[in-house]
Amino acid sequence: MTTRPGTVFPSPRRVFHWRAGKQSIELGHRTLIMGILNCTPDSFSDGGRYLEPRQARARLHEMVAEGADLIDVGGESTRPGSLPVSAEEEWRRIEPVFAEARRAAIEVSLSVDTQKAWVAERALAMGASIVNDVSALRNDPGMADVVGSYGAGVVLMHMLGTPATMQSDPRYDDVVEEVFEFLRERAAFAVSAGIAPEQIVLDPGIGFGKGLEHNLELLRSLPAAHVLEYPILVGASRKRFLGALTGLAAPERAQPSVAAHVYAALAGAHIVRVHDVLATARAIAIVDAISGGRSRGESVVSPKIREG
Ligand code: HH2
Repeated sequence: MTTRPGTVFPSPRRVFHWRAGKQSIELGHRTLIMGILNCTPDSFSDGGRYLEPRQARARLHEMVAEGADLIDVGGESTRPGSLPVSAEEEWRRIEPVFAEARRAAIEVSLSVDTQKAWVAERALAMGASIVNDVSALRNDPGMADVVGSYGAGVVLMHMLGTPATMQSDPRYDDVVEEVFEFLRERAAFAVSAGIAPEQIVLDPGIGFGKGLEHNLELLRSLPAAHVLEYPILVGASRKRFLGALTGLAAPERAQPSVAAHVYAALAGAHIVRVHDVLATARAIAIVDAISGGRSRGESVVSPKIREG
């Protein structure tokens, strides 16, 4: 087990103002919960549950009521071994959610989980304010322009290989140093492509080309991620390493997921990306209260930032 010099636990969080379209989202005073809405037939833990628009719309409203701060809507699974779908099919799956969010004027900020500029642009035009790109702008050369032109928030995630190949014996000399170096390089690329630093959030990509020990070491080293000087998102929800530790199947991993996200919040994560919104919101409320953060009732979104 490696403990890095300079890691402090619980770790004080730096406060950021995340620019996400016309909103400015305060990060660091309390832990933000990003609820996952997968409109796919094949996601690893909830595939098929929200493919049907009626069910997807209902889950959207349910997650708002459960306390999600952000909702991440995806139409393509990135589970190990998954195969890409066309942009048209991806958009067809998620469009009803954005339409419903607009119709109901929901308060929660929406993120689109996509690697395709065409899909991201449609979602942003329909009111999404964040692009969650697990390829960190590597998949589609048009993505940086779309994020830049909408002033959208963007999550840049580390992945070794592609979803089709990433779990076949991933290897690192030093997983933490290599993941941090990758994230530094992708953030620098984004800025060079016209995206403002205030738009960027970084994510170590738990489970994306990582074995059990890699995931544990990355989580353990989160306090050191402050050196990256960007807000940090962690997504451990129901992932395979939790199954390896508990013997539970993916849909049964709510409690192990809550534990991982509580740890991540204490270790400095600004946002946690989760399936089990209600359980996580209840647990995180206590963590934030003990560590002196704001209560979950307080808004973190300023309605509009000044244009221009
Ligand atoms: N994990 C998944 C998908 N997108 N995005 C970020 N930023 N970080 C993550 O850890 C992350 C992500 C995989 O989880 P899920 O969406 O539940 O599964 P699937 O890809 O099978 O739809």
